[in-house]
Amino acid sequence: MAGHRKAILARTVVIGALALGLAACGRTEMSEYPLDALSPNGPIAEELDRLWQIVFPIAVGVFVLVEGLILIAVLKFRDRGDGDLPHQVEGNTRLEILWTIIPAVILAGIAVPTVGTIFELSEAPAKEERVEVEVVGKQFFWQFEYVNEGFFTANEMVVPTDTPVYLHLEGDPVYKGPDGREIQEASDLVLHSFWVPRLAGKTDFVPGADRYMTLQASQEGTYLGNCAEFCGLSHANMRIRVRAVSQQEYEEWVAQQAKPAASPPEGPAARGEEIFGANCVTCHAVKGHPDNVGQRTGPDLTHFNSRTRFAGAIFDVEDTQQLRAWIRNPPAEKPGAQMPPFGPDQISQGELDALIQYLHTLD
Ligand code: HEC
Ligand SMILES: [Cu+2]
Repeated sequence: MAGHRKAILARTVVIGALALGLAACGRTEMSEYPLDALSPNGPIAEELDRLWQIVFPIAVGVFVLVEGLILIAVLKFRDRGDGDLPHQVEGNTRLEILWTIIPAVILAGIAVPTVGTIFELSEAPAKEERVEVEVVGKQFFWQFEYVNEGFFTANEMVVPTDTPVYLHLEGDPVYKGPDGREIQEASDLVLHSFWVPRLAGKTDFVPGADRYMTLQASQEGTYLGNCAEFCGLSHANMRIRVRAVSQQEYEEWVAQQAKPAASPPEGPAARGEEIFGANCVTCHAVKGHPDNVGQRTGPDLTHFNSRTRFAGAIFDVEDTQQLRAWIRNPPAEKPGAQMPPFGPDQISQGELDALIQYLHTLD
């Protein structure tokens, strides 16, 4: 029986080690743009990395020492079956004082750079240097509002390189309804955590409390992130893409995002615009759409086609098949998605095609 158990244990250990080893070999998008706090790309993440480089070796030293002593004690003083009780020891003042003072000194030593870094990173960058983005963590996507530039986007944030981006993580997101009434979405009242590992640390969203954080990228490229606080069924499908571009490209992007969407000329896309007005504007803003009622529960779609991903940045915007499946039944594509299904009795196959053509004009 004991042998059997040992065999199971050994197999579990081997399979576990193999799984870990294989996971490290994966060449996915993540290895191209790693979700990896150990390859920082900007002053904020680099500052955190410096702190980690101090704390980690100390933690390793403590771990090796403590685990080593445990191993020695377990092996050296194990029961050898001779039935004798070991020599009983009670209290050792000198040892007890030592093992209280040493950890206290280590912790105090680690606290100095840690607290210093916390204060440094919580300082807001100068107003005239920073880009400001208001972030709302929704179930299950991110809403980004470029307050000073006057537009919304979702899941994908574009930022200029070498510029601090000051994020206001809103604790009380409210929207003005069409009648001027304020609307608060119950779905916003859960914890989320904003985390783009290569650009900054994590900051939690706390309902009712405003939180702030800064991120900054040194190099152009796409930086991935994810919600890092369990927030419900599609927590893992709540991804972030930060695209860092040159100052000039950023300005062009802002100019484009700030424009309203143009109505498409006669044809299926124009038919799609009407279908959108009849079914979708209650939850999705499209600035420039004749029936637009402004920012609501769902992502702003004014420049939907300028994004690369949708639905928490998990699906390709260009994937027409996926978009079709999404509109037909969002919760089947993304568990817990808070967009209702639109079956063939609400939107016919032809109407769905027109709708998708319209969405693809929203550059
Ligand atoms: C009751 C509100 C509601 C209605 C009505 C609605 N949606 Fe949505 N929609 C949402 C929500 C909420 C999301 C975000 C889901 C997520 O990512 O978890 C969403 C996401 C989307 C997205 C992905 C956007 C992005 O950038 O991630 C598209 C495209 C979309 N909806 C299209 C439509 C179309 C087309 C219609 C009309 C046929 C429609 N929606 C009707 C609530 C709604
Ligand atoms: Cu979340």
